[in-house]
Amino acid sequence: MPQGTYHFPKGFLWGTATAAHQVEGNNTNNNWWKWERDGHTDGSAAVAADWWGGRWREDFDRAAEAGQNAHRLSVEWSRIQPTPDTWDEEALEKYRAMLRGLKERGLTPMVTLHHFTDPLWLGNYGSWETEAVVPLFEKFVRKTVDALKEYCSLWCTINEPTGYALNGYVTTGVDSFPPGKNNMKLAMQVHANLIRGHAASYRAIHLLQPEARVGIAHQYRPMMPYHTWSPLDRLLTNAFNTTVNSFALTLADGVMRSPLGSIKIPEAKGTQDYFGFNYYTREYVTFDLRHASTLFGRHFYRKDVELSDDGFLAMEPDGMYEGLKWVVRTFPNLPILVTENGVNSADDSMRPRYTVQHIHQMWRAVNFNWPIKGYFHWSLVDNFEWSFGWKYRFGLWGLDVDTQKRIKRPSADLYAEICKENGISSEMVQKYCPESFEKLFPS
Ligand code: IFM
Repeated sequence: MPQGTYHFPKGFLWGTATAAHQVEGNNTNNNWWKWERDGHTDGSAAVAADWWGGRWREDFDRAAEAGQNAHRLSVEWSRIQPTPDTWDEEALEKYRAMLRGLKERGLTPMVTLHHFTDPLWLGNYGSWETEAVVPLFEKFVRKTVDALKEYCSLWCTINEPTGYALNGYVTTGVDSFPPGKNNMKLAMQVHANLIRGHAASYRAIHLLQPEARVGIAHQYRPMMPYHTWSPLDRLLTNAFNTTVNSFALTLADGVMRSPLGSIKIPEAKGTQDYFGFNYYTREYVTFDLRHASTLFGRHFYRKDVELSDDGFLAMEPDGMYEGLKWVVRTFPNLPILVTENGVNSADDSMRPRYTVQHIHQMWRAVNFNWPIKGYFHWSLVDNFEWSFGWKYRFGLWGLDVDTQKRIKRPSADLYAEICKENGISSEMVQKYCPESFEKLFPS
């Protein structure tokens, strides 16, 4: 049986990613809390993983003991700025303690400044629908970065702006986000304002902290033509890719492409010090007369592909490699961080092979000397999964929300071995997911 190890470069960051509303609990002053109370989600974040009550300590201990050397978390705007004219210094002090806690445990902190939630008061200013939000967000960013910069120099301004705009302003199904509107034109306006907010923050952060590294966590979900021979499938795939993936290009040339036309945002050009890459799955597109509302294009997971719980994600590890290739070609020489990758698998039956095969695809990319500097698994502990509530379990550690008990999944041990080895060995694959052995170590 072949033996070996796929090693990563020295200094590679191995961490997990979380977001404030998904783990802190009792974020009562934001639009998601209200959305949950209005009955749009499967349950509520409630006390979540109780990080605000202090349980971040035990979870950071777990991460450190498991060999992780980095952690990506987000701060909650509505806690730091409970009203437009007030700052909560105690909340900032709590975040300082968390970041200090990471450093004391040998974990490099990465802080996301906006991860889907908005303070309730932002609604009075039109949320992200008007440009008025840009200086408001920048003001929050300045205050927060100034308070936290002693402990952090790796910043993600906004998580998945495309997800925010499309889920909140186009999607009407079970996975919709607040405000639950269905207006493509408005979605594009919102997206443009998120990019403007990012660009303004990028500059503000660099003024406060010249050594900062600032970027966005882009959601990359490749769309492939189902029939490669079909011009219609290829055309529709291009349209879907424009809608889902091409926004990242705005940071290359200052032009935001959308299916409704382009919007110039020149101030966004060149405003990222790394490319934040969130990858989960890949979809296929085909022409289908029954789908008039999406230009007669239907998008779906391939037949026979392995699906995660409830069919939420399809296991498409080579999409990770293809996506990284796209990033390298589009942004040559820009460092890349895989800011999220993971799967919902409550009984952990799928997670070990999902993790190993995706990290292996990342290794293929690293092996070409593409500048990939780190990987953040989603997630450390089960999180409140937005519309799906607690139905989808992404944690290396499971969580009993009522008792707050953490339950270690086998994947936590697997990931610990990967972090400590700085690579994937044949022994690990044999131990945790022998069914993937032949894929990674063909005889
Ligand atoms: O939980 C989410 C996260 O908030 C954003 N990226 C995708 C994750 C899994 O769905």
